[in-house]
Amino acid sequence: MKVRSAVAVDRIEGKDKRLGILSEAPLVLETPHNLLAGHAVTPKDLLFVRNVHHMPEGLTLNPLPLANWEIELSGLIDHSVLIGGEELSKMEQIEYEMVLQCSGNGRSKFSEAFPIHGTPWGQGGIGNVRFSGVPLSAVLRQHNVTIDREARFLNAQGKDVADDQRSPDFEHSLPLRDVLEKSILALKLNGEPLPAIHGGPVRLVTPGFYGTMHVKWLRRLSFETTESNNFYHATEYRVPREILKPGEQFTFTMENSVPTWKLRLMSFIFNPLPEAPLPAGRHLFSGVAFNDGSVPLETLLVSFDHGHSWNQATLHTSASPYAWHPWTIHAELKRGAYQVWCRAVDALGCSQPLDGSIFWNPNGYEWNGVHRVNITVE
Ligand SMILES: Nc1nc2c(c(=O)[nH]1)N[C@H]1C(S)=C(S)[C@@H](COP(=O)(O)O)O[C@H]1N2
Ligand SMILES: [Mo]
Repeated sequence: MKVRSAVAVDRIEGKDKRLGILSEAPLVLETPHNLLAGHAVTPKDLLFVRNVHHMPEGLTLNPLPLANWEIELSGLIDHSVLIGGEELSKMEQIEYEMVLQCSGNGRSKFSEAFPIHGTPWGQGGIGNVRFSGVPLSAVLRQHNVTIDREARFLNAQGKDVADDQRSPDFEHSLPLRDVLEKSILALKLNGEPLPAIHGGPVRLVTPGFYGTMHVKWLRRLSFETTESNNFYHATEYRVPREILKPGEQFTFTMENSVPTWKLRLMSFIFNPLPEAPLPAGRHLFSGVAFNDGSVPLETLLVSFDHGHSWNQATLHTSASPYAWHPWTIHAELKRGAYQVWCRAVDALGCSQPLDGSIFWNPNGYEWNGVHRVNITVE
């Protein structure tokens, strides 16, 4: 195996030095919850980073130039098209406020049930950001592209190539229906040109989907009848259709598993965090809740007694169905040690499992167990 020199992460100018370093090459940075708390929209210096390949020219918060950036449209369409970056910047832009979360976020929680290899994410592979860009459907209209009726998926490929030249390029398939409804070719993050480290100059973004599906450094889009057999789509980033026992062997096929597409219902406690003991009395607890945006969130419940009783928090409105929704609750606490739990419920009555390891899967994706924080009241 080729040994790579580590990137000096400290030199990634503009990223907060308090982010956790899970890997240097490829770069993986995680955001501690105390840094996420207090920001409705996660600033770029605090946003987590997940690269699967070492991508030296992408290790900066500066944008890459839009000029000369081309995206090829091919596959089951009546004529192939080259879209230029500058052309996109001149078209009408739309914006989504939305959760960006790695499908591996929370993996180490699964490992408590049975150890999982792979990046040992805590629960900080998440942020809430504003992406803006041009709807892909508008680009297709602009170029008079007709999609074959047989097409079911859009395969999106990034520019990044493994530096051992053997690992495959990064590619994912998305359901065409969602793509035509929601996907944008994103040029901006939080109102500024998309930083290279977050996939600039052009990234495919589909709100409601897991982070991995938002392909950075977008180079090629191909309309297909079947899902890509690319390693990152056909082998990685999938969950079994069936419930497994922690540690159970499973051989992935396209049929017995599904891609980590749509975000599972989830909520987090951001405040207070376990760091310091609280004085006895009335305290404000707060956090966020979100889902894939397909169904409204209805309730956020908080328990201070291991789920014996639940208190209804105030669930605040958010900028879009794909954004995280802040929640708050006041509680009067006497001296003692508490484990605070929070649990979101959507309008269909779907909720998060009390024990998230019920969805244990060999690669540790899509953890959405009830979030628990230990606090001490003195
Ligand atoms: N081209 C490309 N796109 C990519 C990746 C990558 O390595 N290459 N990583 C994916 C994964 S697994 C995640 S979680 C998100 C992370 O986005 P961020 O680095 O902007 O936070 O990008 C996704 N898009
Ligand atoms: Mo990810």
